[in-house]
Amino acid sequence: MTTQPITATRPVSSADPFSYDVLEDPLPFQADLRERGPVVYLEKYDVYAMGRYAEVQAALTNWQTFQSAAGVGLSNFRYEKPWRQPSLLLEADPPHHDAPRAILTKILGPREIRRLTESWAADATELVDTLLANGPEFDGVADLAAAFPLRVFPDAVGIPQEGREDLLPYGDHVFNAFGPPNELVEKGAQRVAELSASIAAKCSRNELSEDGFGSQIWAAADRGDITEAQAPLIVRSLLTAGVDTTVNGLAAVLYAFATNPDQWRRLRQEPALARVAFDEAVRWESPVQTFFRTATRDVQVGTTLIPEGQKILMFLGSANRDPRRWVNPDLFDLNRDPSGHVGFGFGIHQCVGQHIARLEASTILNVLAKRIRSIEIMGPTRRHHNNTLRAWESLPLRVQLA
Ligand code: EJD
Repeated sequence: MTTQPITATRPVSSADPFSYDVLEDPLPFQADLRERGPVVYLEKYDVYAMGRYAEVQAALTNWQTFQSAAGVGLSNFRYEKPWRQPSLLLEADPPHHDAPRAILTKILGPREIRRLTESWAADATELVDTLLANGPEFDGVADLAAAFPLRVFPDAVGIPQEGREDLLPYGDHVFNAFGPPNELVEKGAQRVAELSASIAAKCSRNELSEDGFGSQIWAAADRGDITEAQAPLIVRSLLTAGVDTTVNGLAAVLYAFATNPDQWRRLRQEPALARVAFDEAVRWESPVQTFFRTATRDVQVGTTLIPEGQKILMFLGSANRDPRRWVNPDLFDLNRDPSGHVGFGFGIHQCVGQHIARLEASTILNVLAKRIRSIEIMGPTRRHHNNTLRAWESLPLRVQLA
């Protein structure tokens, strides 16, 4: 008896998910990826890619087979990122992952959400009122989607004012660097030493305010839950993962409403939908499009045998638009139940800050829903290209006050 050469039926693609065209509009690439099969070999990078919901969700749940500890970027960060020690959360698996994860789960949990709710609502009101006092036209990215997280999140972590302008460019480079060493990474490399030094400096105990997330991480070191060497790296995780992601999550929901006016009317009738709206926008846009896992053993997916050590691209954005899982996946629809989307990941690494992100979003949406009758796009929108993020550079908006 002979065995079939498994690669004979292996779906292959020569496309580049990190090319200019795909970053500008990833949807055609994603549809093609899903059609080719449950897992597709990407020739250009010698990696596998999953674009269907079922396989992405299953792989994210199976950290034993699809590990994070070898890095969640295309290349092995241990050799290629001298400017960034591996994250204790993102680039770790059990057992090492567990103590840092438990600490952040606690710090970013319900108690802090309650503590921040009122003061963030006041901040959102002031920001929106000041903005609208300037007239009905503004940039949804700079003036709102970036302005609000940059106003509330660094304070919540407890970092000083100085150098906050480094947060977005640092995150932008980290998220680019999960992808291949293309032009985006080359451009970012010019400032990476300066930016990582700036971010690292904000993570030490004496730089952090008394009551923020940062000093609570240090308190965990005092209790012995983590070591003193681990504390600054966990603060760094907040500063890396908590800014660009929420900025683009808010930009996504603003764009979704500006292009779906009936859904805006719906939200205004029923403001309690703000949370669903944000999750639906995260599903629809998937601000975090992709990251990688590494096979810990030979593993068969569909007809393809993925060899041990291979990188596998998890296409969150594609899974979130898979018609096998979602009815009319391309519609932004507040009547749908978006739960189960993989925009925050899935499994043990699922976004630990998602409650904070939802609080930021629902806080700003609640204020906007009160003040604004309609939102429209008033000029050319511009994408911001990033190897991992689906991001906006500019959303020129015009609103009508309520
Ligand atoms: C991330 C895809 C860190 C870190 C954690 C999570 C991310 C980035 C960095 C958010 C990845 O621990 O430094 S979405």
